[in-house]
Amino acid sequence: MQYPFHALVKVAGACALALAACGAVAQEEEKVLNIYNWSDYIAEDTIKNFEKETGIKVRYDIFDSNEILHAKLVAGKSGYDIVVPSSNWARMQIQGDLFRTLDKAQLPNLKNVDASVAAQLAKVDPGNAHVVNWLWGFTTVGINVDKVKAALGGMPMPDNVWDLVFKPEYISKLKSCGVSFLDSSDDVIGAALHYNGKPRVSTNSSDYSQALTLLKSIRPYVTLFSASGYINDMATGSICVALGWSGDINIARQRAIDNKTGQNIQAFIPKTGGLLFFDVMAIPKDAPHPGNAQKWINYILRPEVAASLSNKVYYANPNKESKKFVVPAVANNPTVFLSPEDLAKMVGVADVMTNETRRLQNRTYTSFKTGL
Ligand code: N2P
Repeated sequence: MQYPFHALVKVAGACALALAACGAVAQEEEKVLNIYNWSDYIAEDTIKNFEKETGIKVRYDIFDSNEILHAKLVAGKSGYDIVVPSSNWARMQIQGDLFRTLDKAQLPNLKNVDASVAAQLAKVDPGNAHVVNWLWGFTTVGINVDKVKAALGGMPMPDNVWDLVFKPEYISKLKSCGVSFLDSSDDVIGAALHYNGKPRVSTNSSDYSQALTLLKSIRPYVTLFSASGYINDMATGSICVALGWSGDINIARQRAIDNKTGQNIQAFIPKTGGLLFFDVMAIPKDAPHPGNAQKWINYILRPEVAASLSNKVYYANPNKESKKFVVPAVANNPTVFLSPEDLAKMVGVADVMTNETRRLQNRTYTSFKTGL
């Protein structure tokens, strides 16, 4: 059928007015997607199934701290189409205009996102315009049950598990079996501030001096700084306590079981709470393949895909339709999907992170780590 002449003129006219938009529609995106995500944070078949279904080739790089990702984003031209910062960092990045606005018409699976997670993220991303939760968890303490018991001698476990890493009387005994702290300033400084009864991201510089005093008192007993390798060190028994991330500690637990290393690893929910985090997918402003990035986000939001992430890495996903696909060992692990009581204990995400608080964190952390 022939289009009436006036209709063709209209279309041509619209394109002449908005040449760029028409070009973008007409020109198909190269079938490539560059992803930058945390280490140990994806299932074996997540990428494979996406590639098979879409014909898009995924290049997947990993990092293990927000600091590293942030530096890349600020420098620009990272080449990445999808990045996964924690939400408190994403707030700064959104304000710095580093991310594209999501095209929600391309994301029908957003309907699967739990309303409470969306509401939590709306605090840092008004209208949920730029980011979608990947997985969430909390910063906490994990131990090798038998080794810690042996190292403590007759001393009973403390009522507040944060004491294990922040009280010299405990941690000095644990040095002999290996103590790892996250190589991440905002987690370690946040935990120290929280332990001192301060906000995890304080705006008061004297809180940081006080945190440093605490950290210096236990520095001689920290034997490792790690944000990824500590998983294996826990699984094999070369460290016995970690200030780490909930899912990572559970991965270590499962790895020890699978590899029959004989190590009994346990993640804790501190009675004063762990530090919650929500890691989010975002599309950098200068992403070369934003259309493919949208396809990826919508794919991850499928219930069975989200469930397979949690099944593999022991972090909660935000997908309210995914529960039936989560295996019982994960669904029933109280440190993955938190009960309402445990969730209420947690230290919420701070939405006050700024360049100034980041400088305070960095300075305090570097001074702790180097002992200077
Ligand atoms: C992945 C841990 C990511 C949690 N191993 C920290 N945001």
